[in-house]
Amino acid sequence: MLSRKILLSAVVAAFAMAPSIASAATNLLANGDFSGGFSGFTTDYNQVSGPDSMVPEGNITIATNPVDVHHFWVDLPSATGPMLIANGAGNSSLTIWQEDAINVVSGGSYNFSAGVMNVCCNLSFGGANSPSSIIFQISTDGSTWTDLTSYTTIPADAGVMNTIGTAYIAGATGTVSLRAINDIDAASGNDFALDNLSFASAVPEPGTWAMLFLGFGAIGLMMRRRQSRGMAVI
Ligand SMILES: [Ca+2]
Ligand SMILES: [Ca+2]
Repeated sequence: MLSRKILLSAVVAAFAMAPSIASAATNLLANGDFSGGFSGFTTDYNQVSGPDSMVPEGNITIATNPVDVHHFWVDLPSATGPMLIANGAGNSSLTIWQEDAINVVSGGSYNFSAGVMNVCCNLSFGGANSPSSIIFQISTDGSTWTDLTSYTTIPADAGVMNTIGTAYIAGATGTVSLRAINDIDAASGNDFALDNLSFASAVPEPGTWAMLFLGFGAIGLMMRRRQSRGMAVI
């Protein structure tokens, strides 16, 4: 029957859409793309701004093009938005970025993802170029931290944003903290940017499911109307 085929097609289409709906889930981080400047997170680094502001090690800024804040760093003229950019600190225990009070529910599945870029250096730099080892961690109590995912930058890959990610299942309802640290304390090189940090539910939110079921309801109503008009082809 054609009407059943239509319904089946609608169901298949709806479930095919589900992954894209899930990936569009709301980012639970307040300022993961850094469009809000120095807001929504804390840092142990020194917050600075302006041309050549990134010396010494341990300075951090929010800028769109790395060369604008350090003359040796990569020039990305087509970069489109602000990133968190840092000169890796000499003390690797310092937190680069941290956000607290992120609400999770027991058993909930979440996806974490982040972009990490080596920003050292442009061709005018002739010094040693250490990579950075960026580790993202999660904590349920703010004192004990568990590694989520990590990335060691590649000096030859300067200027390329690498996206890393992992899944997380919450053990209990409450809040978690996320942070990034750098396991390398070298001074020369060891310069990096973070952007597009995201921590989001891996399943569609209740509102999304409601929209989906409203859609099914509308399809059902259309079919009933067609049948009542004798238009259904059986
Ligand atoms: Ca950004
Ligand atoms: Ca450095």
